[in-house]
Amino acid sequence: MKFLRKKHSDQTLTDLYEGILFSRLIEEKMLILLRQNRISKWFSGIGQEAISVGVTQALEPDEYILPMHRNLGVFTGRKIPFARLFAQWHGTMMGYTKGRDRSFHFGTNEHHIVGMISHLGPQNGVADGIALASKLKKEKKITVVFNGDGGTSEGDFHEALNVAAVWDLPVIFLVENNGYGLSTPSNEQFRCKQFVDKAIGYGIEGVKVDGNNIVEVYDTVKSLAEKMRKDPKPVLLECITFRMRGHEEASGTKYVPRKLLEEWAAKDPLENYESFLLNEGILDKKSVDETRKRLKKQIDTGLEEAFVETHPVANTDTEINDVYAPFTQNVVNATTGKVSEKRFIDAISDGLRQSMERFDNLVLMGQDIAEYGGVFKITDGFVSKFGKDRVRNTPLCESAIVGAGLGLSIKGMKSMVEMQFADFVTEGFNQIVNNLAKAHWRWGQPADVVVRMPTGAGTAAGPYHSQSNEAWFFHTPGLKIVYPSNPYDAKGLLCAAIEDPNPYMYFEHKFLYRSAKSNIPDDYYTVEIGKASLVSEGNDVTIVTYGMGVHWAKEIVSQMDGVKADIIDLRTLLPWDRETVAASVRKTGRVMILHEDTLTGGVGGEIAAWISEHCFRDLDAPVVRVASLDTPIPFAPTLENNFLPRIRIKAKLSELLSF
Ligand SMILES: Cc1ncc(C[n+]2csc(CCOP(=O)(O)OP(=O)(O)O)c2C)c(N)n1
Repeated sequence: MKFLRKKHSDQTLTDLYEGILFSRLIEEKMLILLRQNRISKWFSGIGQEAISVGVTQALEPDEYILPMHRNLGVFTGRKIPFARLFAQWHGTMMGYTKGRDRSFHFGTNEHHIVGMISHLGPQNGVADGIALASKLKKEKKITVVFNGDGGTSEGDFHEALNVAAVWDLPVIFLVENNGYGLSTPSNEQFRCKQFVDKAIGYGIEGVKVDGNNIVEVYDTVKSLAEKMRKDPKPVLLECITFRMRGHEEASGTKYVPRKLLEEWAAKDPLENYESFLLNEGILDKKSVDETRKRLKKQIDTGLEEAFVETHPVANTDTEINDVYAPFTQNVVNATTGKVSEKRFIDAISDGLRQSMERFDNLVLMGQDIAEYGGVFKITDGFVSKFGKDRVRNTPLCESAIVGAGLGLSIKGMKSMVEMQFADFVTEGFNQIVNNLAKAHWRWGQPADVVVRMPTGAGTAAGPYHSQSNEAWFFHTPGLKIVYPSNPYDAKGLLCAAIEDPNPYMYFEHKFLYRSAKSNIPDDYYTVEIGKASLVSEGNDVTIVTYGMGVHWAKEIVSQMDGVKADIIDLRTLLPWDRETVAASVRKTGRVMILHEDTLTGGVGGEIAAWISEHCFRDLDAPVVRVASLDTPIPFAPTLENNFLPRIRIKAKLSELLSF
């Protein structure tokens, strides 16, 4: 291994040495603690340390790094106190996740590090968002995101590289190519000879380095970063290296040929670098011993401090309160009294436009939303008013874009991500339920993202342009869900969702876009989150519903002579308004829950269970549910009509009333 000294000062070279040595000494200590059963798991990066350490020292301290589970050197390089780092691995309060997430799964804005979620690939989209924010703020900063060679097989890797290429984002997509993904060798993982070849396909620069040579890593990243700060563009950086231990300690290395291990042992990044420094006279035996002693002492002191703490005492209130970022809504009322007739779709557009005026840190992202104005024309004219930086056409890649939304939040920005149809959210599902929803609870990072979901059937659009999928998200702690049924709420709830720093799923029914219209305020205003509205009053029965259900309920009740119903429009599904529902049940004693989504596992199941548990004594009849058939949504109008609940409401209501 050849180290090129170039013009580096002794200080730079010894800083790199201390960085890699510290990382190795911690690794060795962890292996001992693991054998002593004093820690539960360890993902070793022995053999790969030059990359983490070299990269971290090459960057400015406030440039974000998104490391993987093997990149200890990033964390130590950013001077995270060792006691806190160990407390994090140990699951105690001094760590970064209050004992809620393990190992390197945490972020810290103080140190400009965003740790991974276990799914590996999603990191890349988040890196795009951070880089986008830096670029929009003209900070001239770059972002580095780590990948293992195995992780590059995930769609997230592809999506994020493509977005960064199209948007000219200053991101180094770093691949630690160590020849194996867990136990799977490269030839069973991908066919390319080298990752730099993939860069050609994305139209970006690809650079390959010896990842075991810390000076080469450092020099390469430093010069790439200098160039990218001036001329923002992504780079794919392949670092050839080897993992000397198993994926994690329990998995071992039996699958690795001995000869290969021996070859790579000879290329050890620490030993080779140390020899170079000794030969150059930059270090001598005495200084090496002293440095080792000093760093070991630092580790021992940190451990002593960290081991004093035991696992947190569980407090249910704290656990629940931390799911959402603290936010108290101040409902904004319209002041001028001016109103105009607006269709549902215009109300959404109005709310979005006024939110863009109110929050200059709000960015809109979605397919065809810029000059084209979106497939439903909600953002028509936005580009000329707000510019292409803030109204962004995206490539066809929901996952990277939702991830980018989290990245923008990390940099203090807000975003709205438009799904072209709610059905396509499946492509961004992981980012929503595992990244946006959990970020605050895991490490205190709000995900200030609103995902707009053009939803619902009634337009004969078939199984992939008509689904109701709110129940998928209803089950996910950390998300909030709103679902307006009229133009007034559509605007007010959208504005409220954008104000709140928590992640929102905003469902907008396509059938209502042009069929529902009313006079609504011209001013900016918000609607209270978590508050249902009683759209009609009656003593006979309570109908709990939302979206299209509100319209169906009104229509059917009006056709039933003498029937007077409380029709409750939930408006917010998460959190839903239990008080309004309970008050109505006390009055009527009979409840129907109506939704367009399919029956089994739908939102209605949860509401029915809650009413049975909490309002049992007020009920005169079993709680009934009316919903769509438990089938996919058919295309032909006759079949779709049969699928939807509307045709079954009257009979079910009569049954309930005569129970
Ligand atoms: C989406 C997903 N699938 C599977 C896993 C389980 N898993 C964890 S690490 C890993 C291999 C990763 O390989 P690579 O990215 O090459 O990292 P290396 O093991 O080489 O450090 C697998 C399959 C996971 N974490 N996430």
